[in-house]
Amino acid sequence: MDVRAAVAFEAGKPLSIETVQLEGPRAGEVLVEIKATGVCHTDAYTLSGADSEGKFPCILGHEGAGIVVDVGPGVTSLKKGDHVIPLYTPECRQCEYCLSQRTNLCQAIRETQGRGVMPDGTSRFSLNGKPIWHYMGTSTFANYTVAPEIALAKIREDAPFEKVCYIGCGVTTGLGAVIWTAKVHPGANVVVFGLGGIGLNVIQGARMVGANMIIGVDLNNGRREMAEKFGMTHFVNPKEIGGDIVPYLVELTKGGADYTFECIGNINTMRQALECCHKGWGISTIIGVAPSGAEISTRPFQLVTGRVWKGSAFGGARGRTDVPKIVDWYMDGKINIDDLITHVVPLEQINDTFDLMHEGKSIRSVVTF
Ligand code: NAD
Ligand code: AHE
Ligand code: ZN
Repeated sequence: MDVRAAVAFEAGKPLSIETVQLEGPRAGEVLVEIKATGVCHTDAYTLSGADSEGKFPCILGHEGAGIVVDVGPGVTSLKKGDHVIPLYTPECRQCEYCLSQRTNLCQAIRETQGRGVMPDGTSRFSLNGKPIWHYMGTSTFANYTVAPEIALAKIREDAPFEKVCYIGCGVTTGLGAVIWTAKVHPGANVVVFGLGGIGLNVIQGARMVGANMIIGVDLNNGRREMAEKFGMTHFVNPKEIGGDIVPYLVELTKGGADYTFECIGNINTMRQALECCHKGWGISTIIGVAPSGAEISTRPFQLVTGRVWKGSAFGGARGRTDVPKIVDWYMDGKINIDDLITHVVPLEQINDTFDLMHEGKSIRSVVTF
């Protein structure tokens, strides 16, 4: 079938709106009509060429929501008409990782996903007879996509696509890192580095679990108002404190933070986030994605003296199990998504959303089809 998609032909170039061909779903796969998709910094990261798994030409996008249009042979958990959120972290419930109950990193299809193909090793998208590669198993910058059954969370039908698409990445990543990865406790002091689409959801999660101080760090003073609305108690702009931010934050928290979160993707702020943790017990969680080849460093003494460095992918959420619950939280008014979606545009304007992100003018942009 013909599909309208924003194609990334080359790293560092704007996306191009094209009519491409999409094959129907094969065994274990599902055809989804994408109704809305958010634009995450990770899409910009891969488009920039810094992603070692970036493969061009491809159809980016991993924060979508839509409706099942057709199912391939053997699909049992979904049917035509179901509302779904595609999952870049699938949940097969059968692999060693899923069965361990110690991680959300299902590995059932990770290898083919990283190569931009479906689990059978081929792409469903093509243009003029040449393959266009999938991205993160989701490729939501298209009005139709094909995804494996295990990479789709079935959600309630009264949830608005243009809002809950954000649960496909940013909302779940931020809330989940607080709840499932770091397990922030009530009364804790928390520092969040980077107050964008992810960091503001970390702030929202920290408030939900009853954190005490919620300190936001960002170079953009324009983030302050929104972060305060979501629960930030103190704002720090590193450019305005006239010195090293680590001792500043240790002093502010009277000994160091119980939990910190890096939501930027910068190896210097990753180090700062670890080192401003409390001696003996502070836990720093890396969420930001740093460029291929980048390495983090600190004095091992920081770890010897009890600080813990962790990482979180998709907030530690098990997508098919947890995403429908987060949709319920939104529908029940327990979490705020609406205020974070600052821009809604048609597919033709998708390149503007990358400009808005780089200029620090948007929190989340959503493309509707
Ligand atoms: P964003 O662009 O919306 O937000 C980034 C924020 O960081 C901005 O507010 C910016 O002003 C701030 N910032 C940039 N450099 C800074 C610095 N040196 N000091 C302080 N603040 C600085 O991005 P996002 O969509 O929120 O994504 C954030 C990061 O998280 C990206 O690296 C993205 O790839 C990653 N990410 C990871 C996961 C995961 O599962 N681990 C999921 C989603 C996104
Ligand atoms: N291909 C990248 C990996 C980037 C990365 O770490 N991705 C996160 C999700 S970011 C969503 O916005 C993730 O889920 N990681 C776990 C995994 O298995 O990829 C690179 O740098 O190579
Ligand atoms: Zn993302």
